[in-house]
Amino acid sequence: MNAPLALDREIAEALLTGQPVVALESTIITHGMPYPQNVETAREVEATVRAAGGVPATIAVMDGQIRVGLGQAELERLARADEVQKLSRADLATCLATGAMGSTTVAATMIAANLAGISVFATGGIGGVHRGAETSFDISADLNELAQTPVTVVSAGAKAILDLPKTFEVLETLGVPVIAVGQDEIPAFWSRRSGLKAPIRLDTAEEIAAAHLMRGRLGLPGGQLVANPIPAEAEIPLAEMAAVVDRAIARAEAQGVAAKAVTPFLLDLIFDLTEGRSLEANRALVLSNARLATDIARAIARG
Ligand code: PSU
Repeated sequence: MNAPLALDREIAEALLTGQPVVALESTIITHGMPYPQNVETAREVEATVRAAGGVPATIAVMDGQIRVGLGQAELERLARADEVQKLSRADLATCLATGAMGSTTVAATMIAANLAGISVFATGGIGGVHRGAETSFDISADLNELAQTPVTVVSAGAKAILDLPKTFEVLETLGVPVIAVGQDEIPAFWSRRSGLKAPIRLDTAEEIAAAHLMRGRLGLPGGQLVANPIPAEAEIPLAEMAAVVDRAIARAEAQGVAAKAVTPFLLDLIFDLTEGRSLEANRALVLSNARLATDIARAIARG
């Protein structure tokens, strides 16, 4: 394979010497948060990985290459840019071939991490089955990616704008392990509880790392979805969030928002409806996920 991968030197050395590396996505920067909180959060996430003993690898597409590890100036450029493509499996190659700038979703970041040899990836919330999918068929490519690319994705669950029961049904069908951390319920992104029983519960980074390594020994394709509850002090309780999400979805429907635009539209509107609290919660959960992902990467590196 001759993939157009450009690895930052520190990351390349860390991978060669078996140091823990954590992949980070960039759609959360370009489409998930407003400027300047997006770039501030991206920097904090990188600092969190370092403080926990790992090397951060933020991934994006620039100048015809998959960049694994971005410098400060590049992070800033990405965070400020208006015309950035939101890339998934379907459009990663065309973006690279045309030299456009693109940010990577969970699906595209998994592909890039796997090409680079990175096993663990931290994000906020994965995409999934949108409400009304029975008529719109809007299901994120993140789910299929989890079924085929062997990367452990540390999230706070699926974003609670989605149809969570259907999202986890699809993951079960696809054979993706959904692992709740430290509790019996799957968390719901901004909230610790979802009312949905977790298919698997594990309590430590070491156990999650051991499960990752065991999948490799079994030759199973696909990754693991780790669902790490948002820290209690940062959560917005489910009952409160449910009403906000319903209002936001009603407005998206009234305005005819569809396809890739849905998630960014809803996150932006929910930011307004919660007077910024949703963004604070999002930031807190991403940092917590980065910490756990680093602990898992360290345990995997120890073997
Ligand atoms: N986590 C966040 N905010 C985000 C995302 C994750 O806290 O915006 C991004 C991820 O890149 C994920 C994408 O892949 O949202 C899902 O978009 P969609 O629902 O259109 O598949």
